[in-house]
Amino acid sequence: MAIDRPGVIKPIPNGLMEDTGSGLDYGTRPDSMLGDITPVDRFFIRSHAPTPVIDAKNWALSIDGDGARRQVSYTYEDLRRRFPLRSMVRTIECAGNRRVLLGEELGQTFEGTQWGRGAISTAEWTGVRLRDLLEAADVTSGACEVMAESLDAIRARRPLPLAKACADDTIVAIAMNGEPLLPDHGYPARLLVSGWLGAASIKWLGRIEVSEHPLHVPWNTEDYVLIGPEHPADGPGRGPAITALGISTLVELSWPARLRPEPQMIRGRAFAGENRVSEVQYRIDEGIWHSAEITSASSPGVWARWQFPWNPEPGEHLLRVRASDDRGRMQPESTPWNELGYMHESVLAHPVHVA
Ligand SMILES: Nc1nc2c(c(=O)[nH]1)N[C@H]1C(S)=C(S)[C@@H](COP(=O)(O)O)O[C@H]1N2
Ligand SMILES: [Mo]
Repeated sequence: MAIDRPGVIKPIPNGLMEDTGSGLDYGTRPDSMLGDITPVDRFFIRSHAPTPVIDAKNWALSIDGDGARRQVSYTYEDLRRRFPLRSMVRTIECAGNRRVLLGEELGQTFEGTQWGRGAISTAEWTGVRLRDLLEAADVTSGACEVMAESLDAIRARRPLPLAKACADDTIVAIAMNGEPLLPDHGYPARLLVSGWLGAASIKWLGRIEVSEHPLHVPWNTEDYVLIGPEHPADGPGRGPAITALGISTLVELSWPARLRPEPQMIRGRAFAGENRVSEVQYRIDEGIWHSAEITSASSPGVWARWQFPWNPEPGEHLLRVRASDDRGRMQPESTPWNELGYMHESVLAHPVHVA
C-alpha cells in the first residue's frame, strides 16, 4: 500500500524553510510566515521516517480494541461523503520547537531535531470529528483511551484520553487549506489534536484503538516525555507525557534580526496551546514592558498575531517578548532543564542588530 521514497516529497523552497539537517524535518522560517494561515508550501514538516506514498483507493481506517464493541472500517470515500465535514483553523507546534534556543539558554546542546523557531504552522483543516467515527464502534462504558496508529515505517502511536479524543475540535483531517492533504502532511488522513503537542496529530492514519486500560507506547514513555528533576515520573514512562503545549512567542524577523534605523512595524505571533492568547508584551533592552497590539482574532488552539511600531537606534539591541493566556499564565523567565529539550517556554530574547 505504501511505497517509501527517501525523505520528503514536497519541494523545500530555499529561503522559506529552516533545514534542521535531518533530511526529514523542515521548519517554517518566521520571516516567511505571511498571513494567519501558513501556505502549504512552507508548512513545517516533522517526520520520523520517509513520507509514505499511499493510494487512497486502497486505504482504510479501522477502529477496534477492547473498548469498541464493534470493529468498523472506513474508506476515504466514507470520510468524504458519509459524515459532516468540519473546517477549523488550528496551529500545530512540535514539542521540540526552539530546542536550539533552550540549549543556548542552558549552555548545552540537546540531541534530537535541531529546531530553531520554525516547528510551528497554522492551517485550515477539514475533516470528520473523531467522535463521529467512533459512534459506529459503540465505545464501551469502561473505555478510557483512544490511540491513533500510523502507516509509515515507524508505526507512530500516541494515546489520548477519551475526553480529548471526543472533543469538538479533534478531527480526522483529509484537507488542509482547502486541498487534499499533501503526502508529507499525512495523506490520505491525519489526526488533528487541537492545542496538544504536534506528535499527537498522527499522520498517515491506519488504525484507531479504543482501550479500556491506559496504553504505553514509545511516544508516551520514552519520547515526548519530560525527563528531569522538575518533572517527577507519574507512571511507567521516563517522565510525564507532554499533552497540551505551553505559551510561546516568535518575531517575524531573522535571528539575529538586522534592521535599519527607521520607523517600522515589528510583527510576530504568540501561541498558547489549548488556551487563548490574551496579551502580548514587549520590552526593548532595559526599558519597561509595553503591550503589543493583537491584530488577529485570538482563539484557543490558534496562534495570535501581534505588532508594535519601533524606530530603533543604531547598535545592538535585545527585544524581549512575552505572552499571557486567558487562564492568567504568562511565559516564565526560564524553562526548566529536561533531558530531551522539549517545551521551551521562556520569555523570548531576540537579538537585533541595527545598522
Ligand atoms: N505517522 C506520523 N505522524 C506524525 C509524525 C511522524 O513522524 N509520523 N510526526 C509527528 C510530529 S512529532 C509532529 S510535530 C507533527 C508534524 O506535522 P507536520 O509534519 O504536518 O507539520 O506530526 C506528527 N505526526
Ligand atoms: Mo513533534
